[in-house]
Amino acid sequence: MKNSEISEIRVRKIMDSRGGFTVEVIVESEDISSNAMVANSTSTGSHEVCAFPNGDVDACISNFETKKKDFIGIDAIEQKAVDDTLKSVGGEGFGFIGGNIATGVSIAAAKLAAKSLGMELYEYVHAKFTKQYGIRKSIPRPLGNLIGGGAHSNNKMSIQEILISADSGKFMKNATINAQAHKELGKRLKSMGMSTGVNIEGAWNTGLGDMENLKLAKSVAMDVGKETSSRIELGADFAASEFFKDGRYRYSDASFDVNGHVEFVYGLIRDFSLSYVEDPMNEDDFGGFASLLKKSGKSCMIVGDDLYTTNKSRVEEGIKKLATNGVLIKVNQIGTLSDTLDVIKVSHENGLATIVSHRSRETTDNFIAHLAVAFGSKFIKTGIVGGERVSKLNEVARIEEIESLVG
Ligand code: 2PG
Ligand code: MG
Repeated sequence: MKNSEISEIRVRKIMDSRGGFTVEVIVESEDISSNAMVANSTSTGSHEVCAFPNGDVDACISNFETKKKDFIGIDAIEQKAVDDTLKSVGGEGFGFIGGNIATGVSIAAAKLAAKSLGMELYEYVHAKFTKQYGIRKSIPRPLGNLIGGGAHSNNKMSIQEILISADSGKFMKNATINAQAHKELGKRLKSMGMSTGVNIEGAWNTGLGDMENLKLAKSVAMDVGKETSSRIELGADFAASEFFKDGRYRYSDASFDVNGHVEFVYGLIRDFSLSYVEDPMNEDDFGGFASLLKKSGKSCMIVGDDLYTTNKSRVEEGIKKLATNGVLIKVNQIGTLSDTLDVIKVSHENGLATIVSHRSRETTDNFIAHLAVAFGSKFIKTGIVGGERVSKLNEVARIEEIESLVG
């Protein structure tokens, strides 16, 4: 066993996958060191902690420097002590050091602890935290972004993401079937004389509207599913807060009031056999989510992202109001691993599925692969192509190999 007492923390400014700035945090003990790189977002929920207040990465790094000494001497195995210190020095909502530095310190500390024990991060997080909640490690299914719209793209599709997930039983096979569908759609767009540009997550930026894109995705999913003898499920992240203005959901060619939008989304679930729907309603409309869930029943996973922002009290409100049957998990929406674990616990206790997710402006860090396994998550939502997305897919595949050897 190696020493896991924190002797130094360094924060470096690095680039995200869109050329913006974010941070890498390096945590050291006398014997070992670990690092964590933290992603940025584009369609940010109003209830998230702020990644970098005023967008000022340098100010957050200097502010953290003034508080660094408070962490020296803490044993990284004491995750709660690390995270409580982050909260006490970080300012209200991490307004002083920024949510991304908090997340980086929290995750790098967990990585240091795992390394000191000679464990993989997923094994450590499971053994130390989630096993006691009755959660079993599991290999998630890859959920990937096929066609992009909304705030992630510059086109007339209002839905932010049309998602696919192959269901063949093996992780790498699923990831490669998703990639095959992505490629097939590219070929079709080319033969239709359409744009073959991609958006910030590598999803196709087709120039078509919401309905045409859904039809195209359905046809590709059916055809590639047949070719590969596997089922490819369809989903959508509406990120609906982005196009909810003055009480109406405003698409490029239609607009709906709240009840009308519940009916519209329900119609899409039925017509396109959507098995996954994320943020179909505005981020504060627990009632709208609940109406949709009541209608769709078990046929579809209704998931809160901006609705919950990985915040335990918001998830508890969702549970009380029967708003969703799934919770999206992004550590940097809340800033610490401990607070994320509280969300995992309450979700699991109440039978809500969890989905560990990337952000739109990623890094090559693969810690979400480990968290998805340790949290027993049904899906890992991390795109289909692009190095920063594939780094997570390859890591889940590696974990799957280790786990099959373990038996
Ligand atoms: C989302 C994410 C990832 P962002 O809305 O689910 O796709 O996007 O990081 O921009 O919030
Ligand atoms: Mg989302």
